[in-house]
Amino acid sequence: MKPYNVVIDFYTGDLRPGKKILRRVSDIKKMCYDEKAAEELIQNGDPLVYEAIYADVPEEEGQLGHCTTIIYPGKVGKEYFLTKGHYHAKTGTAEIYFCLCGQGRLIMESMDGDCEILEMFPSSASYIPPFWSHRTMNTGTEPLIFYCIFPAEAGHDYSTIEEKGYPKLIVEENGEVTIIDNPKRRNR
Ligand code: M6P
Ligand code: ZN
Repeated sequence: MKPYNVVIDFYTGDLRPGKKILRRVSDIKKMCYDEKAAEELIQNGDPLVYEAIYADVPEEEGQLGHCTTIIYPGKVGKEYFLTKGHYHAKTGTAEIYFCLCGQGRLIMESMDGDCEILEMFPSSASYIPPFWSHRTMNTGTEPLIFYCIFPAEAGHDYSTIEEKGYPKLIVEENGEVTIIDNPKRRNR
């Protein structure tokens, strides 16, 4: 392949040329703390939660994958709109999230069960080390837009997070971003 540019719009997250995937509430229902609230939203039009737009890069060792993600503002019950969350299928691979717009949180968990939460804000560059799962939430009122770079062969393992969830939830309580224990957390 030859070197090439993509063009990223910092204010909309559009990346061109790119391949877009859309995730609605129905796609994240299983990850939501309040599945009943999720079901109600699905019945009422199944709103768009986030989009990711991937640059076309071969998924092979030595290459760097990159994409933008746009998480819309919203909540399922009191839990902020979130991504599915994943480990990398090739677990020893890191990732960087560079925030362009909006406000959010990045929750990560190591394979030993350490949990860390970082704030995402314009110009924050969050480093996700190898072997840490990651999920993002939009805690603001504008779209949360960030640019991601990762080894192209990393892949996604969604099943662990789908089954276990994270130790903590990021919710709105009394109008404030609040971190609470996840009562549905499962230890495998
Ligand atoms: C970031 C990257 C992507 C990921 C996307 C959505 O852009 O980590 O690899 O696909 O977020 O997250 P998820 O795949 O967990 O839904
Ligand atoms: Zn990742």
